[in-house]
Amino acid sequence: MLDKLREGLQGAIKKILGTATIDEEAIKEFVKDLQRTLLQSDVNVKLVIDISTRIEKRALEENPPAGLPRRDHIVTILYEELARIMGEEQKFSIPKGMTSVILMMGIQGSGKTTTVGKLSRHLLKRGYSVGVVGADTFRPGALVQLRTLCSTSGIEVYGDEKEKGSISVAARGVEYFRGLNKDVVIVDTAGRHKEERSLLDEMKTISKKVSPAYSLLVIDGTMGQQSFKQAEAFHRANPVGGLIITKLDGGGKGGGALAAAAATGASILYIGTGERIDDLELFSPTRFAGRLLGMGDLKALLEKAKDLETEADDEKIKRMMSGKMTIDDLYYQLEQIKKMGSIRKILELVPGFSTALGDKDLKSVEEDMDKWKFIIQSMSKHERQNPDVLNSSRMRRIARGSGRNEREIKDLLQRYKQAKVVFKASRGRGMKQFMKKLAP
Ligand SMILES: Nc1nc2c(ncn2[C@@H]2O[C@H](COP(=O)(O)OP(=O)(O)OP(=O)(O)O)[C@@H](O)[C@H]2O)c(=O)[nH]1
Ligand SMILES: [Mg+2]
Repeated sequence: MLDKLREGLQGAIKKILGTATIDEEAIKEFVKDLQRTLLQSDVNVKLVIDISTRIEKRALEENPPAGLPRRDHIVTILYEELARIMGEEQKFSIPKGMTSVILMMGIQGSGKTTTVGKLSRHLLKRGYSVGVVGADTFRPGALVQLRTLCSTSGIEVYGDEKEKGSISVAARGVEYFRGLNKDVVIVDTAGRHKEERSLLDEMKTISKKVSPAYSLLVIDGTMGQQSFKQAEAFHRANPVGGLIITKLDGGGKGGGALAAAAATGASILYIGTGERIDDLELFSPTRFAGRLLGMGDLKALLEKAKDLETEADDEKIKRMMSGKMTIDDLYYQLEQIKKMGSIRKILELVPGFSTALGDKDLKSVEEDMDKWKFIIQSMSKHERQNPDVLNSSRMRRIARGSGRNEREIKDLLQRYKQAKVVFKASRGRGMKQFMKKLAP
């Protein structure tokens, strides 16, 4: 997905991570690399200037939190700014028990009808009762296509082959499903029209008629610069409440579509990743930015961590954030990482690691973790709570007990101290930062 953009961004990151001194010159070069990549991916020029100016300013002016290398901090800035242009974390929530109308808009071939099929099924699976209205009276065959798509999920489609007035079909269809107390009614509309103006007018009128809770704009992800203008035009005719970007499975550049979010100020809610009915993914800007940057799927990691439902988590986190992390807490973190599955997978999920580690032997990382565990297990409870008491005679004893040498124990204590500083510094910066520092 968006291979070009991803390669370019990751190349720029690799370069800055490998730069010896991060000075003004290095930052400027990094920003130039970014600009080149974004422009090549069809991102709107104004947007490229906007994002690169912000990144440069922040990279030059901000001080990284204690313990975080400047180069890592710059990557974090890039990540945040990329996520920012893709809009807010989505707020797409539909209540049950009352009828909410979703109006689909988009130019011809953008993927509206396919997306109606996907979205209705997606919502049905989440326990909503769903009705679909076929208000594309312009294109012959539109209704048949819609019925075919929805029949696989057993979703009822309201349509009228003989009716030529899209507004009237839309209104009657919505009324019909209101009568059936559906939670959601999705209205598919035409994309093909005599001219753009009449299409936009039609959207405006249908919208007035059916009062949608959401007017969603469907954008073809393989389209370039036009997406920005298109999104603006639709947004003026009928304010866009959310975006769905389709065809992100192809090798398309995608940058234009991402810019549509900036043009409307609306969030991307879903992305289409294939022609099949289940090829619809919930979109999260932070997760997507993470993917683009090769930072892996942060959100997935966080969700996984949450799923583990470990005891007294809050207490531990509070302690770590206040700089009072004990070695017991560190041990607990190591255990959590282990529990979450294969280290390789986890490392891919942790920002910084997927690129910073490169090809480093992951097996040796795993061995390191075991080693640390043995050392910690050989400490007394008092020592784990108060590591400052660890003088050289205590370390010798621990070395004997764990079968490791003193240098390794010192090394672990050093890492522990670093982690402690970083955890403290990250206080209030949210889980994203927290997870970043979790990596030893
Ligand atoms: N690869 C891929 N193809 C898609 C995706 N979404 C839609 N398509 C394809 O794009 C083409 C157009 O899709 P439609 O859903 O008919 O588009 P539309 O916006 O309803 O088009 P009109 O009704 O003519 O305005 C179809 O061949 C779909 O299979 C996607 O996410 N990935
Ligand atoms: Mg259609």
